[in-house]
Amino acid sequence: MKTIISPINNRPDRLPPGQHWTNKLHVLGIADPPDIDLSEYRLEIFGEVEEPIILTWEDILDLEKVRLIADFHCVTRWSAADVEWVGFHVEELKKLVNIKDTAKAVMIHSLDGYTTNIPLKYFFDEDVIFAYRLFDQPIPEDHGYPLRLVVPKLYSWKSAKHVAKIEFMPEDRPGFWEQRGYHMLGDPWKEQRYSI
Ligand SMILES: Nc1nc2c(c(=O)[nH]1)N[C@H]1C(S)=C(S)[C@@H](COP(=O)(O)O)O[C@H]1N2
Ligand SMILES: [Mo]
Repeated sequence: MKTIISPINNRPDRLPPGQHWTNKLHVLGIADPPDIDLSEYRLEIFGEVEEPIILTWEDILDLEKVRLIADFHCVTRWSAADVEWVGFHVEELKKLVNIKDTAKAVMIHSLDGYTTNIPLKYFFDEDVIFAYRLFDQPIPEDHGYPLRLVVPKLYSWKSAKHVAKIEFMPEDRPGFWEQRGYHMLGDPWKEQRYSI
């Protein structure tokens, strides 16, 4: 299995401004983790694509596996170093759907009702994966079981847990926290915490 080390781990300014290191991932979520039966789990890909598709859990496990090692920066100012995930790289999606030229951003829809938006330039990046394992275990319920997005270069509210749908959008539009004042992009090194 290929291992990707996020380039953020090798930055000279590895710890973004206003953050401090902590030794674990703290659980943050808008609701209790949803109950999930993997035999009924589906991942939907729709929006600005030629043919929308729906993947089963088996389809997801068939995608090429990749390991990612990346720091995790929460907007509430804690950062966890060298978090280790396994899953599939976002580029795998391009083998499954033809994304239209009109697509500009994605909205990730989660099973707990959470949503978050990411511009395509940050979504299709070298270190962005959909993960189903965390530190060599299936992702624990409260850390995003069964599948979560990991976007190391942005604050971790963009790393949606319990992913159910990937929507390709013609224009960027705010997700759950972005509608409530969080920044539309969320670059930790620019301290893009809030939009006001
Ligand atoms: N589905 C879902 N994903 C989510 C959230 C959420 O409430 N629901 N919270 C976000 C926020 S604000 C943070 S900081 C991280 C926390 O991830 P963790 O609980 O694994 O540490 O998940 C993000 N992804
Ligand atoms: Mo957060």
